[in-house]
Amino acid sequence: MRIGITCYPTFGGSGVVATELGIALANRGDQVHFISYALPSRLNMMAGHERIRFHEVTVTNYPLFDPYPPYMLALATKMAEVADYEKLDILHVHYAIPHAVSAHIASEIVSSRKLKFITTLHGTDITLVGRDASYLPITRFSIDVSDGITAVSQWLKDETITHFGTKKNIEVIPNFVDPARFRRHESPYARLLGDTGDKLLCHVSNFRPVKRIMDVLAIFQRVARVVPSRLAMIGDGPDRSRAEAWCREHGLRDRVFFLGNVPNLEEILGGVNLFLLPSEAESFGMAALEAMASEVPVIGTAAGGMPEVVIDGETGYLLPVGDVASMAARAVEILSPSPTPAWSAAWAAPGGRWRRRSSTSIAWCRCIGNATSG
Ligand code: GMT
Repeated sequence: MRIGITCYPTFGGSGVVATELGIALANRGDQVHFISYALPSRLNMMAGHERIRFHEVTVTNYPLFDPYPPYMLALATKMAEVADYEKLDILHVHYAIPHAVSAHIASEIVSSRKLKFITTLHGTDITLVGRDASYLPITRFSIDVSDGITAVSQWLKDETITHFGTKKNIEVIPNFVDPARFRRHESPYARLLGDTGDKLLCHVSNFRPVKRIMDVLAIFQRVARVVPSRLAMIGDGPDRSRAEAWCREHGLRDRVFFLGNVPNLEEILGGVNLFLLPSEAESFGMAALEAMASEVPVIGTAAGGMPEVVIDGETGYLLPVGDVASMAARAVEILSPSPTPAWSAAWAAPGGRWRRRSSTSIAWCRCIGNATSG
């Protein structure tokens, strides 16, 4: 098949999943065309694949467009153009706004045949942005006009039905990671961040309020009092400055490393000892899945879709949002030289349960096939 994929090219989970899916589809023999304003962060064209192409969307400048250049329209135009000359069978857009609306317009432009499109809902397009009164009607519209809708967790599907009242069939297809890429290994990079004896904790996100990165620091502060440890803070975003200032004020500058965005995340993740994701709510928690694939236990929250990803008591622990004391206690338990029997049992099955959840892209291939033929 010939598939057009649109996503945000930044470091967020939706772009990561879209990229991994494109690579998996190309590996099975499909022609994949990424259409976005920049090369997706995880797509390395140099390590390229002969069946993957990238098409950049450029928004032509015009004084009247200031200060709001119409990206959505430029994207729709590029989608229609690529669909025509590459004879695309289908478009697959990740994140509803504005990608699904652009895909709808593109399918109207390509009038010679029916160009179908699938929309994958990732989370904040439904729980934050889409629910905002100024975007709700167009988000509902974009769901209703899609030829196929998928959600990354059952929780997100339920949220979508509750808040948008849509009658569309929403298929739940959990995210996946490439298990050849995310795996346990001796990471020389991880060693750079601390003494060999130190435990290395890690958090990865876009540092937005929903991620509660001040909780990450509060947990680490408690852990570091008991266990010699360091913390790698990976990513960037609005709460970073506040978090860095807090570390300076609390004497944690030489224990907490703010690394910014890291494209080759697997190189460090495979060598860390514990992953912290104390979010307000994740529709899924892609970074937690990447950690688990790397056999790293996760401390997260019993909120949103995270319980569908992290198995409480087995691949980590899920605790109430904001309960940093309990999260720290569980972290110390996991990192201690003699963990509790329950934890050791889970730990003793290397690879097994941890990696099963990182699963596969097969469900996707079926979904795209169904939408094309349906
Ligand atoms: O975490 C974010 O805010 C970024 C956002 C995105 O669009 O990349 O992440 C969402 O999609 C990811 C991939 O499906 C999920 O793993 C994240 O849980 C979800 N974020 C939220 O629900 C807050």
